[in-house]
Amino acid sequence: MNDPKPNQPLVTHMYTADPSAHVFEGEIYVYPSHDLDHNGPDNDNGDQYAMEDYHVLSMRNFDSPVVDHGEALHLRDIPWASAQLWAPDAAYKNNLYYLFFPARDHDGIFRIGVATSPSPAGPFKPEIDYIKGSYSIDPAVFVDEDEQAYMYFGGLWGGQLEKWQTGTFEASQTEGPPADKPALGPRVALLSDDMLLFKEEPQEISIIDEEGNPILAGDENRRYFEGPWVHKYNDYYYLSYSTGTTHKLVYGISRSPQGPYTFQGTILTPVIGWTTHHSIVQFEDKWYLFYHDCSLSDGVNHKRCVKYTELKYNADGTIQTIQPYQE
Ligand code: FUB
Repeated sequence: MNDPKPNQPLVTHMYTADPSAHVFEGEIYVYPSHDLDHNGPDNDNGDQYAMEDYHVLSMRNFDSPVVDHGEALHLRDIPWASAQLWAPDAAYKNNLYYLFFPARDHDGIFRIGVATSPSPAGPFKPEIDYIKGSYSIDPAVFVDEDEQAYMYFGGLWGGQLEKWQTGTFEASQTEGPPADKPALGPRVALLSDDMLLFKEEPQEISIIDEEGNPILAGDENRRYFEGPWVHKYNDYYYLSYSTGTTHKLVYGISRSPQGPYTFQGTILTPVIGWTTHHSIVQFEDKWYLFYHDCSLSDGVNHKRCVKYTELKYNADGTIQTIQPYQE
C-alpha cells in the first residue's frame, strides 16, 4: 500500500471521500466513504453518491504504509437501509468501537445508524434499526473529557435538512429560510451511555458572528451546509464544517459543545470538485486536517480521494488557513 504524503491521495486503488480520522490504539484510523465508479444520474440531490460499503484505512504513523482493512460494513447487511452509505464517523467507548453512518431508509429518508466492533478496523455489526429520532446526514461524534458523547449531524440539499424545519419530515419542503433570516444550523444530540440512542431530542446549533448576530442563510461564505466536525483545543470547542455552495471549510469556537459557536474563519480554501468534507485530529504533538478532493479522477465529483495535511494554530488559537495546492 501507498506511503502517505501530505496533500496526495492516501490510497489510489479505490475512490474515497469524507474522511473521519481518529487515533485508536496508538495508530491513525481513517473512516472514509467509498465512492463508486459509475455513470448513473448526477444532480443536486446527490444521486451520484451511490455508495454501498465502507472500508477502514489505518497507518501506524505518517511514515508508514496505509492499510486497507477491506469491507467493514455493506448495505446488504443493514436491515433498515436502502441506499447511499454517506459520510461516516467512528468513536470508542465501553471497550467497543462504534461506526456511525447515514443512509436512506426504505422510504428514501436519510437516517443515521450505528454498528459496533471490538476492533477499530471492523468488521462492524449494524443495529437492526436506525437511531430513533435521527435524520439527515454526516454524523460526527465527539467524546468529551467527561466521557459524554455528542453527535453532530445535518446537511442541506441531498442531505434533506430543509425538510425537517417543522420537526417532522416534509417531503415537499426544498427551501431553507429566506436569505435575510438565520441559516439552518447543524444538529447536536447527547448520546446514551451505550452510544446506541439519543439521550435527548436533537438541538439546533446556533452559529453567530463577532457581534453575536446569527449567521444568515444568504451568507453562503459562512453559513452551515454539511459535514460538521468538533474538536477541542485549549479548552475551546471548535465546530468546523463545509459551506457547500462556496466550497470552503470554515469554523467557529465555543466554550460549550452545544454552542453557540462564534464564527472565526476559513480552514481550507476550495478544492478540486464540488464537495469538501474533513476531520481534524491530533497525533503525537501535531494536528492534522484530513479532507478530500477529486484530483484522482481529474475532477469527477463522485470519484474523490482522501488526503491529509498538517493544521497549524496561531498563538491566539485561530487556525491558519490552508491552501492545499500551494507549496
Ligand atoms: O459523500 C456524500 C456526501 O458528500 C457527504 O455526506 C457530504 O458531506 C459530501 O461530502
